[in-house]
Amino acid sequence: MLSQHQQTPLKKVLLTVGLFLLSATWVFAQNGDVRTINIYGTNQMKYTVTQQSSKLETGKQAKGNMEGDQWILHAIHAKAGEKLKIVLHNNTNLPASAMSHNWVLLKKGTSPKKFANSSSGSKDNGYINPDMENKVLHKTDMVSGGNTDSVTFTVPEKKGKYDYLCTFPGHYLSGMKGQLIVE
Ligand SMILES: [Cu+2]
Repeated sequence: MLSQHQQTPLKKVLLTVGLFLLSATWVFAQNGDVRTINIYGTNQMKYTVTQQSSKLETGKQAKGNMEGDQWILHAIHAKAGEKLKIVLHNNTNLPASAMSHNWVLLKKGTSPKKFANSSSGSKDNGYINPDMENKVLHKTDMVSGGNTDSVTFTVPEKKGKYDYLCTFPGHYLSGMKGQLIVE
């Protein structure tokens, strides 16, 4: 058993450590509210990421238009009500008319193929069919080479799979698509 003069410093240390952890948790909660996911649109018309994570479903190592490792992104896992920030990058040297990308998250149950097909003629509306705009939950703007755009949103409360895609003509069919999986 500890004597009185040994207990006091131990208690102080524990209290100090406890307060530190409490404040660290608080700071994390304040700054860590929003999970940022950097996504790259490539000339091969794929969404890629430069970091792998248990919350991202990635596939093959991808060819990108930049240095370093990239993996094709297939799905993003998220918790209902979580805040996500999607940052879409386009590092292409090709002109905007040839290689732009967006990231469009659709309402649950919306066919991404139908959305892509019906949007290919809507250039003046960022390749979003105005008649189907009510099927969009969240989206970035169309991003040309050297630019980025981001969208921050709260993940839907309803669990399940939500499709996202790039609506630039031909990109969905080339595999520029994925799913937000809400758990
Ligand atoms: Cu694209």
